[in-house]
Amino acid sequence: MSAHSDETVDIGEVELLQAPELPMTSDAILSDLTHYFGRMLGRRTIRTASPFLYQAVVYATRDRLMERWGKTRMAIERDDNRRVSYLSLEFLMGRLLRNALLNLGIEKETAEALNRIGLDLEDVYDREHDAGLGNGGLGRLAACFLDSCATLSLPVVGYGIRYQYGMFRQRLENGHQVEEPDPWLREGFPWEVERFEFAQTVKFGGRTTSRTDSGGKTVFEWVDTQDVLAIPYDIPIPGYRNDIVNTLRLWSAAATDEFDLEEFNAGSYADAVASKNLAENITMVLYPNTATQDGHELRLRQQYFLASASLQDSLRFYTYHHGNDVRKFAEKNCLQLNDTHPAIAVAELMRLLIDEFGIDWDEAWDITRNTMAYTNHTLLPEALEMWPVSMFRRLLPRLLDIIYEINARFIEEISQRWPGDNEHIQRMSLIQEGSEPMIRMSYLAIVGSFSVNGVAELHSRLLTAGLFRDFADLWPDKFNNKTNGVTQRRWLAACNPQLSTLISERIGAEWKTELSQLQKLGGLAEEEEFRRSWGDIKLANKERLAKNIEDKTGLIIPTNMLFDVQVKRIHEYKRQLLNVLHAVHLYDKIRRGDGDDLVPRAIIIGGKAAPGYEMAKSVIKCINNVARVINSDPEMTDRLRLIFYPDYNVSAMELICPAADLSEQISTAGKEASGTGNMKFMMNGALTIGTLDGANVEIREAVGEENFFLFGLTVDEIEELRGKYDPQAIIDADEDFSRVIALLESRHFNRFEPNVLDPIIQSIREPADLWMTAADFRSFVDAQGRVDDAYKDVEHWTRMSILNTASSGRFSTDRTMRDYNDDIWKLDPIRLNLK
Ligand code: 26V
Repeated sequence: MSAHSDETVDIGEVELLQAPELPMTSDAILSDLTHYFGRMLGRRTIRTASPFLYQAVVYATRDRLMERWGKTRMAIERDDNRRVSYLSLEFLMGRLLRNALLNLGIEKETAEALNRIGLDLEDVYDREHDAGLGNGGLGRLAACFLDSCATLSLPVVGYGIRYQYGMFRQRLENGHQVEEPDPWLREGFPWEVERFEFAQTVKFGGRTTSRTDSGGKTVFEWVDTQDVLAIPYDIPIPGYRNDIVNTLRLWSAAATDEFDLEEFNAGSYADAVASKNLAENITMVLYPNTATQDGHELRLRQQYFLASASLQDSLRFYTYHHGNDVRKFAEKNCLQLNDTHPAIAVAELMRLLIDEFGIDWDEAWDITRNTMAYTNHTLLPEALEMWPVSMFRRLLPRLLDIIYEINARFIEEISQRWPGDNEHIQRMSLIQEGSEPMIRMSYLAIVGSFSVNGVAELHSRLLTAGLFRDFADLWPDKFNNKTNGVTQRRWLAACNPQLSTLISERIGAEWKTELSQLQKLGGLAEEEEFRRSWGDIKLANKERLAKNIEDKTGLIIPTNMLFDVQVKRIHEYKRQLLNVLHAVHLYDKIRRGDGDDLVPRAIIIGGKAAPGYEMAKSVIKCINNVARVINSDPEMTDRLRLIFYPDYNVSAMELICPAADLSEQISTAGKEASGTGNMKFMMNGALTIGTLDGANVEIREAVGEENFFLFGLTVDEIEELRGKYDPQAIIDADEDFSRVIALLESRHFNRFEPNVLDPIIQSIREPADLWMTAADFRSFVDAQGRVDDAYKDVEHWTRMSILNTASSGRFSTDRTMRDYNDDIWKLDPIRLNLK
């Protein structure tokens, strides 16, 4: 055999990683990171600020993950574990280094290694760019799920998209939001491993043909397609000190070689390049969520690209072990759909089973329905996804055929249940008729899944009573609740190290994997000494945040102020406006000399508005204008601050939530599906002021009503009021409210910018205001008064703060993932070592 032969020699399986595990000592870490810095990255002098040092530290860490990653994969294959594919268009991972070191248990050793060469691990952490591949709660939830699944040893793979540009960065110009691209991959992303050997081909366009095969069966073919390559990039997801490393697999689009060649041969170089761009555009940028679903074709391409590549990958994995008989696929696989975004997977699995594996419709449908599970994340009807049939026909003709067939058979089922009831059929059809017929993606997800869940008790109840009522009547057993959570490893242990240490000193460290242990803090709330330590740590965290805010905005916030925080996407239903109205009310009260009883407050608001969501952008402008007036009034200096925190993201929250005294969860009742920021604040000892909405209901139940500031109309009261709502009458009847509106109208906050606040003022006055901001003004202001009273009694406040942390045990994603696994997934944990 010549040395240049392409033939490979069968040498049997060679285990390349036979070496003993890498030592976890500071010596070994130091030697590895200097190796990477000098020999791999080719740098000589180390400066803390260098991105290369950060990269070298990641490589040293990744080596230690890599061997565990391989062993996890081998154990799953050996035991032929049933596995879950978590399909999500968003994974809002944030930074990975601190979390990886914490979970591996080598944070101390790594810090020591760096110390020895005069460097600080904290500075290295700061060099990492956030992986901002998500909009907000839904994407961050997916990231917390991955951490908990790895910690619980559950074989769950995250499938998502490797966007070249993540969530846009927010800059402020004269109080207006300006969006900038987020080139987060620019300096490299050292965590990922490209796995081109697992690339998949995804088809678009073309047309379908059918023919009868030799056995008389009709066979469908999808031909003349434009194919795009899906290249997977794997990111390791370490469990907490259990040697498990799971996988987040992100797909990147690339042009196929044939695609290029065809055009090139046809003589058009420019067209070839244009086609290549079209293919690669698919994974270029994350879509920001707008108020209403907008239906861009590229977004549908993204959804299908993710669904198809991930399903083909799961089938590849299955057939590798089980051969081409895929009839037992559902026994070994479950696909959890994160909202309707990947719902096209229902039709795509049908297509693959029928067209590629030759399975009959009925059997394919059984497999599909036993594989898919769907999670809904919104109650806003205007956010429910629909795609024009015409777009489907052009882009995914074979999938449209399949959706029509699913619908025809489904309508048959409805007709049997409700004979002759055309209204039911129209209401429940997967196709919404009209001049532009639309496909209702949530209905496709419900019909094609064996489980449909909401994300908080109230939300799940409202789904089955409202949006999905007909489906719940038809299949009551399909519907269930899975209350959200957050991972305490990131949202307490990593982001609040001092509090974490204090807690572990007193109740042990078991809470890091069993959050219900925090209950034990309840008793300590009565200890004066413990309360003092608790308060000192909150103060230190407030100082850290104040410094960060001063660096970013130049504003100085006295840390004796109550830190009153609302950070989340800017949306009308979340009612940042109500918060601003309260700020204006306090400002007005102080100016009138009626503010002596008020507790000094820093109101901190942060969040991004979708670029196309004008009203949300006006809210940002409004906050900033009011802030400028308040913050430049010397009378306010020690009494009131209003801060708009720029470019809010995951890393910002890690600084913010440990420093908050008060958590604002003030959505219009019935509109916030769950909320997860509320849980992060609670875990870090903030008290909540909130409506009876989403998970607030469960938070209040857990901590007790005496430790929660409740206000506002209930869901039923909101619905009852619709049609009769008269905001002007409410304003007129309330002196404080009238003064606030008068001040806004006097252009006090927009002296040289006539009309910029008009849409805001108008929305408050609008009888058709869906969010009924005015309806809750009085009750909100009164509740804030109770907050002030409580805050004045430091001992009492600290007791309540401790009780909030102590009662947050239910809101760990460890609990959420156990619930998913017990009721939906039914996975056996990965066993690394056979006993
Ligand atoms: C919608 C769209 C539509 C257009 C393109 C991009 C895009 C991206 C995301 C969305 C869905 C928004 C739904 C959502 O984020 N729901 C949130 O889910 C959280 C986790 O369950 C929950 O805590 C929040 O209450 C809920 O608003």
